Amino acid sequence: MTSSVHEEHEILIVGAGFAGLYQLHKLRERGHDVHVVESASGLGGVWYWNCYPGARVDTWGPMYQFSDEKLWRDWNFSELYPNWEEVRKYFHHVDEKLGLSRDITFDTRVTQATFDEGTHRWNVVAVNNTTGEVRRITARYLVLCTGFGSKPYIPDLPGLDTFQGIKHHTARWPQEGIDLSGKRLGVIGTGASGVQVIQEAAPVVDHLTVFQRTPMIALPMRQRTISDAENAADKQTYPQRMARRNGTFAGFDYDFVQQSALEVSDEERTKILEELWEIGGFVYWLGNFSDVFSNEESNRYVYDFWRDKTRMRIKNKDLWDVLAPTDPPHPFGVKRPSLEQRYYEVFNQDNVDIVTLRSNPIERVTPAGVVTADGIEHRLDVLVLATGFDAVTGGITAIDIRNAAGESFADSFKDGAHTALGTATAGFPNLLFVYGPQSPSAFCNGPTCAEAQGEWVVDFLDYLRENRITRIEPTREAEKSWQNKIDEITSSTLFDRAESWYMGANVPGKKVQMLMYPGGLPMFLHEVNESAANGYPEFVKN
Ligand code: NA7
Repeated sequence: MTSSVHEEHEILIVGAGFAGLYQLHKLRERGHDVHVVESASGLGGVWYWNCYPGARVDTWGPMYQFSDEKLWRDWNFSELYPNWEEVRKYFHHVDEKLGLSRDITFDTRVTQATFDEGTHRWNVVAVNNTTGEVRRITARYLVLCTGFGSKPYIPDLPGLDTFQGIKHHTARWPQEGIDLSGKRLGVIGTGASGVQVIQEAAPVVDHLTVFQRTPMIALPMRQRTISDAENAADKQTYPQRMARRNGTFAGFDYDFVQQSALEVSDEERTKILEELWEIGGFVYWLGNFSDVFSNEESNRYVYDFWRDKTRMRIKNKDLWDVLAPTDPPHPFGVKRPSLEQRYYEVFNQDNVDIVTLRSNPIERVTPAGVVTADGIEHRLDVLVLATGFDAVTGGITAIDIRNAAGESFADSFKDGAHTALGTATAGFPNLLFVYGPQSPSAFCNGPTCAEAQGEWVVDFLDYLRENRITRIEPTREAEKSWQNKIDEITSSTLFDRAESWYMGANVPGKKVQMLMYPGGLPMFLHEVNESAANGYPEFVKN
């Protein structure tokens, strides 16, 4: 029989990534009784789980950090875009500075939470992954910091379980790693994770088969190492660049060009695109013309420039339409681009094949490999499922959350996520999210959103304590108003023109809806700060 532990806290946080750690640190500083439960064995959230070959951050390191000077002053990333191992080391550094781990229960998954209307508290069940030990925790507030990529999505491919080789989803890669050298590797999926595995594995494997459904619009990363001297000099710019993050659409230290792509001459447009291209990274995406996500013609200019640059790197012209099609598979940037270092050159290698699944779908997986509709069996030693996540909502709905009437949170999200201010859901009192549905989340640099939305949540929890409020619940009207705002902004964009995880469209049966707040971080902060200034009118308080 497994043992059972009982604990009581004022605030229970689920998840020890950027969002959860910021909550823990700030709430503790302000004297709250707070604890974190994390299913991984270490800190970092996605940076614990995503340890597949090539996993690295698509945001430049200086801005992929907490803004607190005591944390960045003596921390150096050795590459402009750090790999997962270095990001993990960063989290250890943060832990050493702030002593966070002492208030975190690792290796433990929150499986259930039930609200008690008598006490205005959550009764939470958390289970140790290896020992099965059950922790029963009561907490006034439950703050879910489960991120947007904590529940892997694995497609229902016939025969998948029969595969006799090594098979892993990218986000469940074995911590000890896998030696891919000399192996016949198959990768299903060409999203951010697929691109990273493919370019990392191609030089070492015996043979690589890439199973591509939609071509990725991958942008040059322009990776480089950074010396300690360069880091030291660069730090002079950190305070001003960190301060800028909350004022930009996506929480970076740069923003869109404040012009339409149509307002400038052809020469000027090409010159600007060339400059953005040379800087590299997401600048070509989130630093592009201001109407790139709203005007089809502008968007097409940006796509065509990308296509022509990319084709120059692919020797086999038969692959041009496969990897960088003449017409865009969807508007540029409304599905998340990936950063790449040598992705397109991979397809110049003799030992690499690409299978285009739209014309030649996977029929089944066999013990020896993958059979496509053309009858070919692609024989494999290792099969990588780079197939993404039940993004944004999956980490939350995976927990059996119930209100006092026994209603399930997952059921309440069946017809779509609904929140007030991207922070809480009607029917589920004392439950808050950071970096969750209908907040800037995946449209924003992670550390920036964790701090910006996180600070608002911390202030809210302070306010509730000061005012001796023990129960809060957002109103349905506030949810409707938030939904209307999201719908209005989305309808002026091209985001609904792609079957992306931003729209919940990557998981069969999931409601198709904009899962993020699409107005940009400054507009989001304006909304939530106005609510705070007015005493949080979106919530009923008892
Ligand atoms: P993504 O971006 O959701 O990519 C998943 C990939 O898997 C994508 O290319 C999908 O094709 C493909 N996919 C999904 N289901 C299938 C099936 N059934 N058959 C074939 N191919 C399939 O996940 P990532 O892990 O790469 O990235 C997620 C985020 O994590 C990323 O944006 C970063 O923020 C970090 P599709 O494009 O849907 O046709």
